[in-house]
Amino acid sequence: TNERAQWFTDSRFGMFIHWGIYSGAEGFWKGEKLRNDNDYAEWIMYRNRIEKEEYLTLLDRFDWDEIDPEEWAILAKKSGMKYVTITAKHHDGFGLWNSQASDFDLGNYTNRDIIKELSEACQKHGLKLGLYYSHWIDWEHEFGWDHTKELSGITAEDYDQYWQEKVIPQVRELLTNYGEIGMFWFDMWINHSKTVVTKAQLLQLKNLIRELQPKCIVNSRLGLSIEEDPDVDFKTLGDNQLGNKKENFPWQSPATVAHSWGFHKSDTEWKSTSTLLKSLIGNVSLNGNFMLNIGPRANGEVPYEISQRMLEMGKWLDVNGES
Ligand code: FUL
Repeated sequence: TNERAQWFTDSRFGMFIHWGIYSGAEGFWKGEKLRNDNDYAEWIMYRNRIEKEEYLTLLDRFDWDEIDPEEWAILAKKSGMKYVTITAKHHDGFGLWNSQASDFDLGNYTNRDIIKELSEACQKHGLKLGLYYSHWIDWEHEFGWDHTKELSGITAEDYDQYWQEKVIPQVRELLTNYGEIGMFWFDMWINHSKTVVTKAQLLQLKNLIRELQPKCIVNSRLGLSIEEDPDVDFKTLGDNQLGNKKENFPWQSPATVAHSWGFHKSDTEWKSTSTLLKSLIGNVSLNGNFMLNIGPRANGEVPYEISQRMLEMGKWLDVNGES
């Protein structure tokens, strides 16, 4: 058994939060909705090839007086969730805190630090804080990776520049300035050997976390195979990887209430509360964890269709769950 991950296995249910500049676009760019490989709202910068300066204008749509991360924490608590994982930096490369390692962050455009606010709210409400950090993909940095680079190529040297001047210092900041971080949730779903990302870089990142916060757990989407890193804390399994037998390692599947992770105006095929409960129960019966996503709007509001279902799940857990 992995002692580091015991709290996580016991937690069963957590909240995922996808929120960033893309939340202001709501899935549309200049009134148009482009369809191709995916329709995730948080992929709009890439899908529509939006330039950095233009992308930043979406910040004008944010209503800072309304935005209060504590409301997300309270919703998690009332829904019976034990931890909250927020997109500190998604693929667009924009940090939700005040980073010294990049200008492409909230601290540079506002006086807010969402990671700080959420970490305080989590402490206040007895929730663990997890951070999603897109290490591999970064559409903002000149040498960050995006899918076109599979074709055009990027030199190992250039990529390492991105890694050493953005990824490493940012992860260091996140582990230094915000108290206890319960988990780091990385996001790489193809084998690193097929890309420019190296085993050495991924191990550097993992070791940094172990050094700064030895209790922090790290998911398998860091991108190393089990042979390369036997010390993996928990596995992230997609819907198509869910089996039907009990696993003897800690695992989790993330899910949305509709389809997109970031708020998307026309994404309205909501799963029912009983469907979501069945996913939770299914995972828990196989010793897993379920992390259900909210995509708040640019004013911080959680869509009613999501909050209502989560609260119903919380009521069910009050009656039928163990605490
Ligand atoms: C994927 C990402 O590409 C999506 O945007 C989302 O964050 C999901 C949880 O993971 O790999």
